[in-house]
Amino acid sequence: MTQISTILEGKLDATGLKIGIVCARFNSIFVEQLLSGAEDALVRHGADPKDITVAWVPGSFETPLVIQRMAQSGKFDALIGLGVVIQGATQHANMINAEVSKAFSQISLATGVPVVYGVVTTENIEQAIERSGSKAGNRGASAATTAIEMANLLKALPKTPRK
Ligand code: INI
Repeated sequence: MTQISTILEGKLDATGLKIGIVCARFNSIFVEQLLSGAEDALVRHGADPKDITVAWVPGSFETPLVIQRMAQSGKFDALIGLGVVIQGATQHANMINAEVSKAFSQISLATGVPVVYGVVTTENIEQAIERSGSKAGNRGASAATTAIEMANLLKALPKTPRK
């Protein structure tokens, strides 16, 4: 049967892509693992390490402002926010998660730059260990492949809005 549909998909090829990563220093023992996973995945998919820019902020709550500034600069094909919010550690974990995820989505829609949510939310330290490079994978690495796919898909889509 003849295929008549046009399929748009972002390739998993990071060659030439400029990626910004904003990392929260809170729970940095885990966030450093997420960052390593993200950088490794980007480079293994063809990114030049010189095209990866990393900024550190105090906590996950501070990530959106820096991501917004990077998105507005026009210098990045995709941005990734990395952090670890442990529910047991704070009463306001849910507030942080809700605000940060909503902000990432809003920045993405307002600027047209894909913003990937790489904030790990866990109930305890054990789950944080599992998601930052052990039995549940590395959330930084999966955020990186999402960023690559979305950056390439966005490049393949029409740039100007229909009038
Ligand atoms: N920030 C995190 O990234 N993870 C946390 O688990 C966390 N806890 O537990 O409080 C956390 N808090 C700091 C917050 O992100 C801000 O830096 C702080 O509230 C100052 O605005």
